[in-house]
Amino acid sequence: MDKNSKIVILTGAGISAESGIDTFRSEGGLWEQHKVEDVATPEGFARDPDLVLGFYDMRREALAKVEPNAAHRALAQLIAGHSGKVLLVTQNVDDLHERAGAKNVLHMHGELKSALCQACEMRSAWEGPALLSRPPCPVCKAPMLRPDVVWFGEMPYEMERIYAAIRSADLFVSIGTSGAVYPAAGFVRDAKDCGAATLELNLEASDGSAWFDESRLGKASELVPQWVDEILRS
Ligand code: BJW
Repeated sequence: MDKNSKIVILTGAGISAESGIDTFRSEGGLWEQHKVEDVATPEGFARDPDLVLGFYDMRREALAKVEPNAAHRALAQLIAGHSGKVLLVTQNVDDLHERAGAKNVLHMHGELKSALCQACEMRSAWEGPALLSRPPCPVCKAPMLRPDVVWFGEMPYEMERIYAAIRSADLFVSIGTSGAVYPAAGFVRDAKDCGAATLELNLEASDGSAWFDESRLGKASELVPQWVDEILRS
């Protein structure tokens, strides 16, 4: 890699784990505490909207109590300091990349601090009150807001921009994701097909480890600053 390399970075729940946010599939993770089909599908929401609204209100409240960690800060440094293009795509619905100073982050699975109106389909920045209390949409006033997150069976956001960046990338880096959820889990193969080098930084081997040119195993708070240092010195 040189100072003009084009880099696409994909992050997952593992990068926020050391900030105190639960991952999904680890022991004791969110999918052990809640049934995924109840809280992360449109069908679950139609069956029991209060359960789903309460689940996301709880996670938005928890987010207010945590801080970005060294991995989020290192990526923000990379974006500010690298001369080539860097696209940061996150599957995370938290705002820890932004709070660490990263600009133009693509949240492909939506954001906890955004609400989506089921009546007018507008997305609005959302700090509260709880969606469970059925507040009115800031745009059309209908009390029909849902969390602006992407559930199973729904189309993730910004796919065209992500695939365009992957097609021209020199390096694709995946950080803190199990590689269990598509389309994100397929990005490594797309990047390889388009000629990019591929690197994984994760606590343990992911479902897609075999697809990466290199896998470094360990904590994001250690691996990410080391890797960013290597790139910024190259
Ligand atoms: C650390 C660490 C530390 C811990 N340091 N590391 C059959 C085959 C293929 C696909 C499908 C299929 N059947 C159905 C599908 C599609 C489906 C899918 O993928 N299902 C799978 C279960 C198979 N996907 C969809 O429905 C998606 N939409 C879609 O496909 O639309 C059609 C389409 C077609 C063509 C192109 C494009 C689209 C939508 C998926 C929506 C996922 N939504 C969720 C919830 C979002 C809101 C919320 O946050 O509640 O997104 S589910 C959940 O999983 C969340 C996450 O973003 C996502 C990924 O999880 P992540 O981030 O990887 O977390 P974990 O917990 O799994 O892993 C954490 C990792 O970190 C672990 O490896 C740890 O070891 C590591 N770690 N501590 C470093 N300190």
